[in-house]
Amino acid sequence: MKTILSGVQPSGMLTLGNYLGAISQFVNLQNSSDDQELLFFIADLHAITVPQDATILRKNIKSLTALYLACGLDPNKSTIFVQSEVKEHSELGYILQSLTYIGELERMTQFKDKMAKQTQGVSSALLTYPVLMAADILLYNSDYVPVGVDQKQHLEMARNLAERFNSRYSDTFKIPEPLILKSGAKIMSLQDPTKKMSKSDKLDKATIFLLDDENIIRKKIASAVTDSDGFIKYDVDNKPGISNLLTIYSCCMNLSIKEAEEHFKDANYGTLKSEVSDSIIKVLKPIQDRYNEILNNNDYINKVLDTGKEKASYIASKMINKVKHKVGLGRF
Ligand code: ATP
Ligand code: LTN
Repeated sequence: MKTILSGVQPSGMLTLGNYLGAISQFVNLQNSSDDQELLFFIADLHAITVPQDATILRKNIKSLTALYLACGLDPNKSTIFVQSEVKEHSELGYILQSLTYIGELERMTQFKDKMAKQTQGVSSALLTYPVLMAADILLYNSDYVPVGVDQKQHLEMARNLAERFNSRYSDTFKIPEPLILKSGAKIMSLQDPTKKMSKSDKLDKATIFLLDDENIIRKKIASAVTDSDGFIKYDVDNKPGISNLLTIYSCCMNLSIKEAEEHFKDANYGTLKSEVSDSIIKVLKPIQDRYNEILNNNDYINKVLDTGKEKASYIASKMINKVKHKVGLGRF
């Protein structure tokens, strides 16, 4: 049986990029077979690598759980849990740090980008973030990790650490593989389509949030940066804005990029934008309706997370005991 695991940080309201690149993949994988172990968690320990307000963070943990459920994760099939509630993540993260070189962490693209954005000093947790992520993955002997393309380098780090540990202490961890979609793995900013759409973008209209209402979605798409050519073609280098809109449309409508191009071959940018908005609303509206119902049901959310915590802790504790024994930690 294969194990599939992934996580999302509760670092703000989720974006259409998070949904199309990651969460929709989680749901499709979940529904594709019954013979698999699925684990999806709320990566709260990752969120505190940059400053967070405690009250807002705790609200975001609940909201992300409700969004996972509203997007279609089914607690009868998938184990849903909060990362910090399974203490083995921190424990294995620390042990793996002893195998990690500072130089390789300093070369990580996301570290360099996020460091550049910090105004109040850079925490050492931001540097060691990929080690904790490797621990998240290796703790459960994950075979596959569905993520957006920006996480590919971190996955490579997890594979390297698994191999390093196995060769130093004998075979222990599986070598995980990333699952990255061909289309949708990198939805771009609506205001600068050469940059990734991100939760933490300062420009609100650069990002579609999962809970944006219909009017806001239409306004944001209407003001999306395009070009002055006037023809609709997928060409990321020369037409990044139009290509991003075609990608969003094709993902929301379940079409290939070719089919989306064909659909718009005689259309103008106004029609493209209006149909892209329709396609996003069609996907997000049912999620928003379910989200509002679930968010009011504290008992249900707590039950899902309690069950998830218990199941994840059981698997994680067996692995951490094995690791500590191999490393020589603890009592003789
Ligand atoms: P932040 O902006 O705070 O760094 P983020 O928006 O990148 O956050 P994460 O929690 O880091 O969100 O990402 C959760 C998942 O969503 C990851 O698998 C990530 O690769 C994916 N993802 C994030 N942004 C995009 C995007 N623009 N397109 C496709 N996938 C994305
Ligand atoms: N770093 C990821 C979130 C994350 C994750 C993981 C994803 C934390 N641990 C383990 C997959 C597997 C991000 O998207 N920023």
